[in-house]
Amino acid sequence: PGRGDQAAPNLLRVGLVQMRWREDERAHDEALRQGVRLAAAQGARIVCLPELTRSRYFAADEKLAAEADRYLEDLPDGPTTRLAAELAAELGIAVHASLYERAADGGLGYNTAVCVAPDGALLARTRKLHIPRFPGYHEDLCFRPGDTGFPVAAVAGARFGFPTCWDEWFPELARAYGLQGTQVLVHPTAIGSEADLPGFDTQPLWEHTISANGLANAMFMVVPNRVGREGDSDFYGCSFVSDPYGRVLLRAPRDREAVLVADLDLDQCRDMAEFGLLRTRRPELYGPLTEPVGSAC
Ligand code: PUT
Repeated sequence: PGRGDQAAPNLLRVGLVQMRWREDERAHDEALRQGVRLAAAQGARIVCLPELTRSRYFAADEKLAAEADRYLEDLPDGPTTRLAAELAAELGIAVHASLYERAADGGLGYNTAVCVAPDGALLARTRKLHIPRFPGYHEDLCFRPGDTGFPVAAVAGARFGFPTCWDEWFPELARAYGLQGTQVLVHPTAIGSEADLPGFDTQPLWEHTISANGLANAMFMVVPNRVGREGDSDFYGCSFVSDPYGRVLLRAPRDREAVLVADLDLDQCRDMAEFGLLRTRRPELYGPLTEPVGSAC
């Protein structure tokens, strides 16, 4: 599929900031501000930030998880949303971030992504649906599974979804967004070393899976990851942007902070949709996908 040469491109410039965690909260916030400002100065109309944007990755072990409550935030008035709103107003862009959202009943909180408009409007509030429980990623000790489904938000003239990290591996989730005509999925991420599998590098698998989920659903994928060492965890950066053809447009380094800015040609979403995958589905055959446990699990 492809457009004729004469068609004017329908471009949306997006930015992402790949960051390491700083123990000094003020220094961390200042680095965040600088990254977002740099992307905005290059013309980004939305800037996207890594998972648990302002805190350390506190699900890495049982000891840290036991102290997770200190990171709980209210919505919409918590510090992460306030910082995103401050930057959005200052720069006249949308700002996306990720935080630990307090639950009304006071139990485990939610791992929630937000997107704030320049006028302070909360464009998205999307709770992480799939919760990993593995050595180095004890998220079940901190987060309850999200209940907000697959909401699509209009941001800077495009249709956006804001799932979080582990959600990015699930083709079912990408399809649920794809069926709603989503053009851009943003996945704030915290991924790196595997505590029980030293030497197992998931980075290429991660990138292939996410970019293929984008290809199969005619979507751009914007994936800001953490980078650097936090205790025994080593986050591998390599944040990226992929297009609806499954091509990686930009990839950040593995070993340092970075700001990426990419032009998304939104017409490519329509081109890939015309390839026909979504039109020739057989949903009446897909019952096994909704069985709680498959035979290989
Ligand atoms: N943020 C969770 C990543 C899990 C990788 N095994």
